[in-house]
Amino acid sequence: SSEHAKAVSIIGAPLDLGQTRRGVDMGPSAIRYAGLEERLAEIGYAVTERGNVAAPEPEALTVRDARARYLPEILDACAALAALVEGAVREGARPLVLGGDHAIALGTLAGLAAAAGQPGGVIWIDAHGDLNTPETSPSGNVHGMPLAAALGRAPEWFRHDGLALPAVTPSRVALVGIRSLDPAERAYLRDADIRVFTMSDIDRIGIERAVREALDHVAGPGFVHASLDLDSLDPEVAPGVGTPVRGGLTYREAHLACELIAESELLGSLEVVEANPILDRENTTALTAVELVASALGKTIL
Ligand code: 5AB
Ligand code: MN
Ligand code: MN
Ligand code: MN
Repeated sequence: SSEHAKAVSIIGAPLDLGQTRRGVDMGPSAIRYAGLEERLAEIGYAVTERGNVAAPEPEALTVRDARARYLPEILDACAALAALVEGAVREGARPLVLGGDHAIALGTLAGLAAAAGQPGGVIWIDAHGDLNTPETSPSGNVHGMPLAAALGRAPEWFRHDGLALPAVTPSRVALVGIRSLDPAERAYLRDADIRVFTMSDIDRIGIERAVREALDHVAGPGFVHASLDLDSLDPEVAPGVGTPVRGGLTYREAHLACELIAESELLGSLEVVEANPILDRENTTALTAVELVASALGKTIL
């Protein structure tokens, strides 16, 4: 696009503290190993590798509050990630963040908001809403909370040096691929000005119309970000995720979503999360992640 540079900064966030299964910390390696840098170079990007932010091992930590396990350590890692994301934007590159579990999105979004000097919009492609707070979470897993945190909800829990909150404007959020919500998330969505495209909606109106309308809803000042949780895909296509839910996006639906994102030229940044190579089959989920990222950044068939 003319507005966004053909430069990408890859930033790894190998955090697995937001949920209880080991392996998602190897996501950045698996995605890199699947050929990310080469694929982006092929479509004309100047790629800079920023390496990984530091993320502690859960075995070395103690849980202080079961309502939000490892939250202090997660906030520290998110603040470090935010600084790298902000730096990449200031250098004129598009940040491409590799998770790690979805808790890292709080850091990505805070970094984007810091660079923009204001909150922005996000298209959140996920089986789940990630709109819990520590008070409503059924699990205490922080990877189910990052969108709530970025919206500035439950600020007493998420306040931390280096995290600019709110990072997202509530009227500029669209959820795509949704098929598993908790009661409190449903209640929140009833009153919020968030566009929700459930799998049932996508069955009815098609992925093209869903994504076009989602993009219209999130467009605006500051920044536009896409957060891609690989569990949005059907588990038969992306088995290597920690919280699979049947009935997800097909391989082609996910690609078309990414192609539409690229065509819109709205996107300044992207993240891909929840790839867990321990649960995967022959790195297929990471390979799919690479293909989706390439499509979202402008790879076309012809
Ligand atoms: B993911 C659940 N809503 O809060 C919770 O993978 C699942 O980042 C969260 O979308 C899934 O624990 C978080 C039941
Ligand atoms: Mn701290
Ligand atoms: Mn998620
Ligand atoms: Mn999810």
